[in-house]
Amino acid sequence: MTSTTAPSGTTPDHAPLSNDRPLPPESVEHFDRFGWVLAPALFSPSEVTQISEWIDELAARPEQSGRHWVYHQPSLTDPSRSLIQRIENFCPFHPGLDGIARHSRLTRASAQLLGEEVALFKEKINFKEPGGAGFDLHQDQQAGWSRYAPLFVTAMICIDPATIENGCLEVARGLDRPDRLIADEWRPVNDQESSAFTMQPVPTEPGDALFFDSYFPHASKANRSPSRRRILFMTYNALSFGDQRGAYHTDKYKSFPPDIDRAPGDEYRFRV
Ligand SMILES: O=C(O)CCC(=O)C(=O)O
Ligand SMILES: [Fe+2]
Repeated sequence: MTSTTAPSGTTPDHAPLSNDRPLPPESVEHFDRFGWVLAPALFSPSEVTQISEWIDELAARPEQSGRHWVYHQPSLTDPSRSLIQRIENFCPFHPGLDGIARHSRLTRASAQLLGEEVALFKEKINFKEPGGAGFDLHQDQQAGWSRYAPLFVTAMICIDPATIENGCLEVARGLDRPDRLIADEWRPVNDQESSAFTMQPVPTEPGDALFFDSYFPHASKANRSPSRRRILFMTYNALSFGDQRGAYHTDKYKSFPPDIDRAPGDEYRFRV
């Protein structure tokens, strides 16, 4: 398979509920009530194989200024090793992944959840290689997103089995859908702010999707297992708030550029 084949989003071996409405009504109700919903096997095994190949091909490309954004991190188990932590801003440079992000059942499912057509806000692959760090408890909206839109939906697509051992996503339980920040912007949610709910790991299989809104508290642990845990995160806003992708990436480039564009000695801190 080649990266020039744009997926239709409706390959024959997959039977979504319908092309326009991939999520059943009870999933939309679950999302409305709790702020998240799991969509098991939204992508077929052959689609996941294709996406996995595309991700590996992207990760093997040379890092160049002006192309997709690659961020590294030292391994927690062997700090002399540098791992790819994540790749962002790849849609303009990869037609296959762009098709998944912008012309697939993800956009249609997100439109169901937001109640109108959506625009892609940002796209990211978190690699979480063995030795990759976890993510402190946060709401995505805390990362300054309110300047672009009041609400987003993120579609998480599991590419490798995500397990308790390799740091699968953890979701807040015992909480109705929050519609506001429960903590200040730019810092993790603390114990006091999270005392009303508990965190529960949600192991997922390749092809599973999990949709959550930008006020939904989530976290994940470090990967201290031998298996990698690649997950795609595609984030959308309602089209009535406009196409904010360009503005977001212009701003983010100034405060948190990809590693290739960092001046030696400059310090950049990942906050949430
Ligand atoms: O990859 C994960 O486990 C969670 C990532 C996340 O929440 C984020 O990047 O905002
Ligand atoms: Fe997040």
